[in-house]
Amino acid sequence: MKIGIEHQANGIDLIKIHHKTMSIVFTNYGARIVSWKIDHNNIVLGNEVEADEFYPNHPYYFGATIGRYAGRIDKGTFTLNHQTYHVETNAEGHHLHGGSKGLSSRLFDYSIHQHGHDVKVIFTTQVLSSEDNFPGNIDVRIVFTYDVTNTWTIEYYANSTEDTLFNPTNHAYFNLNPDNRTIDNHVLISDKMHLFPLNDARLPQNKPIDLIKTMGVNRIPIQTIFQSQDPRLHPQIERFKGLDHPMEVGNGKLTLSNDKVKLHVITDRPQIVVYTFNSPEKRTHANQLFKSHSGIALETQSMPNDIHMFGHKAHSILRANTPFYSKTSYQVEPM
Ligand code: G6D
Repeated sequence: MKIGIEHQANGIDLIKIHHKTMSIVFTNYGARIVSWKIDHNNIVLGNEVEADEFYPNHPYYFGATIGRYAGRIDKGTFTLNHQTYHVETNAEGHHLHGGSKGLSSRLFDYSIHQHGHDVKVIFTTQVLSSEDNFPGNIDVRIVFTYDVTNTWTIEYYANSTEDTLFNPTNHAYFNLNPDNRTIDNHVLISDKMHLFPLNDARLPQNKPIDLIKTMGVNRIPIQTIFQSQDPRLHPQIERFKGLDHPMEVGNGKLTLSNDKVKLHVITDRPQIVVYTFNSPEKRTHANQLFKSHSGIALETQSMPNDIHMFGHKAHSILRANTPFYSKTSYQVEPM
């Protein structure tokens, strides 16, 4: 494996890893993935050339680490240990993705470690309560590993000084097509696909739709979800112009596929938020990045708004001085 570092403006570095016909690029800005090429097919949306100008300037979290809380928190308010907290309401009156001081917009410290068959990039930062109004200061360490099996693994480590909420994810948008087609031709495969409908405020409701039962198959073309006339699914797709929904999958395994490549997602998180980049603004980009459905984010995490849904049983509660660990892998399998 070969490693190269490119310094761009404003402290933004690109960390470039090559192995045979694959290459993957990460950056310290938001501990994010910038590109992942199989031969010349880039399967994630991003911008390597002008990373320093591109990433700080748009609101779609391309490839970024998200935290301390991925997804929405109803009205940016929650109660933990009988105390009520008010955090930033940066999405139509609700909290989203850690707010403006979230992990996605930080310059992380990093170090690179090469072993026999893999390269690890260790990103570190500290999230202070005084910055985002959540309780507790958290030391965060995110380890990206790329190995010779073409697997990108993300490990999250954290430790908080007080009880808090911690629900990190990665917001890479994948598109396995070698051309500018949308992800509508991709297929989702898993033994279980339970999709949680959203209310008008895009907050999940606890009565999932069993997609495998609804569709009658466990290989579901995304187009058939978009075109479904099912009385529960159809209004969701109409309302949100695609998927923006938490899913529970079989044993934390979900495969995304087109006729050329498979991407296997394996996670220890209870849910995956599936977001099909539904309503991008009218921006222009040479590679048509901002077209509706030009990518699909598979955000492994616990349920958005879980503190309101499950109270003291919410998965995202991280107790003081208790180590947090979580792992998600994305593996490419060319067909
Ligand atoms: C997330 O679920 C959310 C979307 O609603 C949001 O618009 C996007 O990130 C930027 O996946």
